[in-house]
This record gives sequence, structure tokens and C-alpha cells, in this order.
Amino acid sequence: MLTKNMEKALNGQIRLEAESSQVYLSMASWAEVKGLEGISLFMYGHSDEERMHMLKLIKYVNERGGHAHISDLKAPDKDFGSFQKMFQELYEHEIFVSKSINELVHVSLEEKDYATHNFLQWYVAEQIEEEALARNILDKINLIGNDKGGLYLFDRDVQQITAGNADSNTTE
Ligand code: OFO
Repeated sequence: MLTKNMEKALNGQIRLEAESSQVYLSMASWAEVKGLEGISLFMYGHSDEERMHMLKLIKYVNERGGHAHISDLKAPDKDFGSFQKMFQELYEHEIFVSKSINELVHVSLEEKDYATHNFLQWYVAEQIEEEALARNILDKINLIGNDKGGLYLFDRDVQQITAGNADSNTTE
């Protein structure tokens, strides 16, 4: 059984995962209308992943005798300026999510809720991968600079970049 404090904290994370999904959905749509097909597919995929993170939390809260709340969400930006700025924003957003997960782990220890502590380890590991992925993409973007050919290749290949193979060369 979840304590009230733990339930409240997990519900906060449910909202954050839902908002993350919306942010990446908005990025996907922006990239799509800019003709950045590959980047847009990457963002649609990322948005789906965040929804999966949210669903996993919802199921967990309900399974442990709590009640997962579905709340209204903050509308994400519609315009992201440039693809470089957009990926920078993605990186910063993931750092923000990691801080929130760390805070949740902290609450689970305070509440002596070791089942939730154990459950959260999946998110801790996921955030390490997501931050590494975002950093790797930013490195590649810095290499491209303003080179249009580089952007073309990056857009073509970015869909294949996942957390597992973030180190592979995507602009060959
Ligand atoms: Fe990209 O973060 Fe969810 O957890």
C-alpha cells in the first residue's frame, strides 16, 4: 500500500511524463511542417516512449492501492526556433526529468517504501540512457554546424539513433 505522500509524488511524475510526451509531440509536429522528416519521426517515437513511461506509473500506482490521477497539462511551445535549439531543449528537459526521478527516489526512502524504490530503479537507468542519447545527438549537431548536407544526412539517419546505439556514426 502506498503512503499518501508517495502516491502524491508518483502522481506528480505521471503528470510530468504526460507533459514530456506532449512536448515531444509538439517538437515532432514542428519538425514535420519544417520538412525535417527524420527528426519528426524521431520525436514522434520519443513522445510514444514518454507515454509508455506514464502508463507504467499509472499501472503501478493503481496496483499498489493508490489512485493514479489524469490531470490537465501545460501546453508545450509550438515553435522551436531551429533544430539545434530544439535538441538542446530536449536535453535540458531530460535533465529536469532526471531530477524529478531522483526526488521520487528520495521520497521512497523517506517513506521506507522499498517496493517503490525498487520500481523506480527502472526509471533511474532509463534516465541515464536518455541523457546520454541527448548528449550524443548534441555532439553530432555541433559537428554539423551550418552544413546543409550534414543536416540532410542527420535528418535521414536520426531515426536510427536510439539509446542503445547512440555512439554509432549517424552521418555516414
Ligand atoms: Fe524521457 O523521460 Fe520519461 O522518464
